[in-house]
Amino acid sequence: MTEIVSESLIADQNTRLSDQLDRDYEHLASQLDGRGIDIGAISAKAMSFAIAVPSWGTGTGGTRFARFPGLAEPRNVFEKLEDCAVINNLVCCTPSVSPHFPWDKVDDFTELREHADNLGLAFDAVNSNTFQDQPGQAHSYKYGSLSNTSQAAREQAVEHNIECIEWGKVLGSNALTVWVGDGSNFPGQQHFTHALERYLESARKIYDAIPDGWQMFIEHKMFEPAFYSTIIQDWGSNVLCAMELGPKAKSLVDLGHHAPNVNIEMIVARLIQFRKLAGFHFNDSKYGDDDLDSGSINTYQQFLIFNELVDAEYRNTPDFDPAYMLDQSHNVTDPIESLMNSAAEVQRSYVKALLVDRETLDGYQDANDALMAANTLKAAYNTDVSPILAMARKRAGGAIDPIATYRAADYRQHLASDRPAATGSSSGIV
Ligand code: LRH
Ligand code: MN
Repeated sequence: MTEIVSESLIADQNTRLSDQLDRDYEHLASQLDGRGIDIGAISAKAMSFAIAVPSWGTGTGGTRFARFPGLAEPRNVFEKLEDCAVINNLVCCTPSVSPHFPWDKVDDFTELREHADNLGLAFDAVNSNTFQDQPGQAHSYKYGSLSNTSQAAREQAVEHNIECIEWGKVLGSNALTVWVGDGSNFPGQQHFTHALERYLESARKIYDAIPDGWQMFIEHKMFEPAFYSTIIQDWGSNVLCAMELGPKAKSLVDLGHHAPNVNIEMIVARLIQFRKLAGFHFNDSKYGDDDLDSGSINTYQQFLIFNELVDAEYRNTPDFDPAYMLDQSHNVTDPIESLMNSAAEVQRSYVKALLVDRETLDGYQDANDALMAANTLKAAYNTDVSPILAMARKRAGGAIDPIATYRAADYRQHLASDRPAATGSSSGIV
C-alpha cells in the first residue's frame, strides 16, 4: 500500500518546494539568532517529537445522528496500520499507533505486530472498551462496567482489561488506558461513594495485573455517555484514584473531556508537580467532547499546555515522560489528512513552546510584571515555525507539504477497488 505514496513521489513533490523552504528557513534562522536562539537545536528537538495515532481515528467518525463513510475506508486493523504508515511516511512524527480492543482484536497478535514492524510502526498504549456490549457478552454494561452494582459485570470488565494487557504485551506496548463511561443520568440513580468504591475495587485488580515497566492510564471525562454524573468525571477524581492505586497509575488528559473554559494547562502543571501526568489525548473542541482536529479551535490553549510541558523539561523534572496521542473523530474530512494536519499542529505547539525565553519569563514573574510576562509567552507563540516543521519532515525523508503530496498520490482512488465501501452502521463514532 505504501507504494501509492512512494518515496519518489515525495521527492518529486519536495523538489518543487525545496528552494523556497531553504529561503524561509534561513530567514527564520536569522530572526531566531537575533533572539539568541539556535535554530539547529530547535530543529533537532522538532525531529525528536513523536505523537501516537489512534487506530480508531483512521476510519470516518460519526455522531449519534449519522456517519457518512468516505472512499476506501480501512476495513480492519491491518488496513488501519497501512493508513497510519502513509501518515508517518509523510509527516515523520507518528511512529506509533494506539489500538483499541475489541475493535482491533485479531486471532494472531504476533502477525499483527509483524505487519506493524514491516510498516515501520510500533504500538503505543492499548485501550480497553467496557462502554459497549459485544455480541454474546454475558453481562451488559448498560449500568456501567468497573463500577456496576453487579459483581459479575465488574469481574467481566476486569477480565477484559487484563486480556488487553496480554494482547498489548505481544504487540510491544507498555501502557493500558482505562476510560469507562460509567455514571448516571438522574440525581439519586447512583450512590457516588459506593460507586467509586466499586470502581476502585475493580481498578485495583487491573492495577495488580499491570506488568513491570508498564503504566495504567486513567482517563477522566465530564459527561457522555452519562449525562448527570460520571465515575471519573474530573482530574480530581482521576488523580485521587491514581494516587490510591499506586506509582504505576497516572492520569491521562483528553483535552475534550473538560467543561468549556477550564484551565487545562494548570491541570497539567498540577499533574506534573505530583508526578501523576500519564499523557494526553490531543484534540480540540468548542462545546463538548467534539473530538475535532488538534489546533483547529483553541491553538493558544494547546500552546500553553506545551509551555507547561517544556517548562517541566527545562526544570529537569524527574521521570518526566508523558505519552502523546491523538484522539479525534473525523466526520467531514479524510481521516489521513486530518491526522497528518493534527500531528503537525501538536508538533507546532511544542516547537513554539521551545522558543519561550524562560529566564526572562522567570524574571518578569518574580517582578510581578504581568504584561511583560504575558508578552514573553506571546513572542514565542507569534513566531511562525512552519519552516522548522517542514525542514524536520524533509530531513526525515517526509513531505515538505504532506497534504499536497498525499493528494498528488490520489491514495483513496487507488484503493477504491481493493477496499469496497463498507455497509452497516449509519451512526456512532466508529
Ligand atoms: C472517550 C474517549 C476514550 C476512547 C474513546 C474512543 O470519549 O476519549 O479515550 O476510548 O474516546
Ligand atoms: Mn480519549
